Amino acid sequence: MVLPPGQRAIDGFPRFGTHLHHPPPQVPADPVIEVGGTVSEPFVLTTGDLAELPRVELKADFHCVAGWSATGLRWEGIPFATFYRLRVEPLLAPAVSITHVVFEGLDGYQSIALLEDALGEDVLIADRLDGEPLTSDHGAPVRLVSPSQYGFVNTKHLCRIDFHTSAPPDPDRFSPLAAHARARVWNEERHRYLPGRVVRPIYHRLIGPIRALSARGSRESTE
Ligand SMILES: Nc1nc2c(c(=O)[nH]1)N[C@H]1C(S)=C(S)[C@@H](COP(=O)(O)O)O[C@H]1N2
Ligand SMILES: [Mo]
Repeated sequence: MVLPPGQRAIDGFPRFGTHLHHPPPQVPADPVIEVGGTVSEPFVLTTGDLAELPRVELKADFHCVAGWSATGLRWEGIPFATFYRLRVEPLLAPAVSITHVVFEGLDGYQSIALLEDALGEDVLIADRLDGEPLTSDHGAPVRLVSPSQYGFVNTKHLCRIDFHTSAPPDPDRFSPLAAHARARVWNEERHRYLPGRVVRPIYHRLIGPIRALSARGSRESTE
């Protein structure tokens, strides 16, 4: 099996992320995704709206920036590009040119992607994994899946999508571990300042402790 540079396959698919000190957020009874930014009028995307969009299945590996890869995952959902072309583009004024997308989760987590990357054909608004609805560990009720980019772009528990015409400020831009703007796994674009090879050994030491922390916060392992 060929993995992107600096990645190692692990067994299973751990709950992971930067918000692991909290249990996964509760899913509201009627979950919605608020859509805003530079669209003419902000709008709300309900589960029913999503159900009307064409669905696809996608088999892909998942690569965390810390260096682990979960292999052979089977996602189902709506291609992000389909949602954008059918529901967002028609609302844009002719002169508006979207460059960036901000994804937000119910736990307050945010990721930023270039529109160009978000429109990749393997990018989904996913609601199922391996034939089952997403569990709270993996992003219920819906999450972004962009397997060509590091895990940190793949915002779970999606509740907001904002479209921008220039780069929005990254709250972590002054951190040495600030995210790479493109985060493409095959180019090893892990971070904005530090080359991927430099952070590999540090991350490899952190994966074990973070997984242990994550197992404690997981609803699945505590219920
Ligand atoms: N809402 C939310 N989404 C998130 C995170 C998070 O902490 N909260 N962590 C990110 C990171 S760093 C990774 S590696 C993946 C982990 O996805 P998993 O928990 O399904 O393995 O989720 C990403 N999306
Ligand atoms: Mo990650």
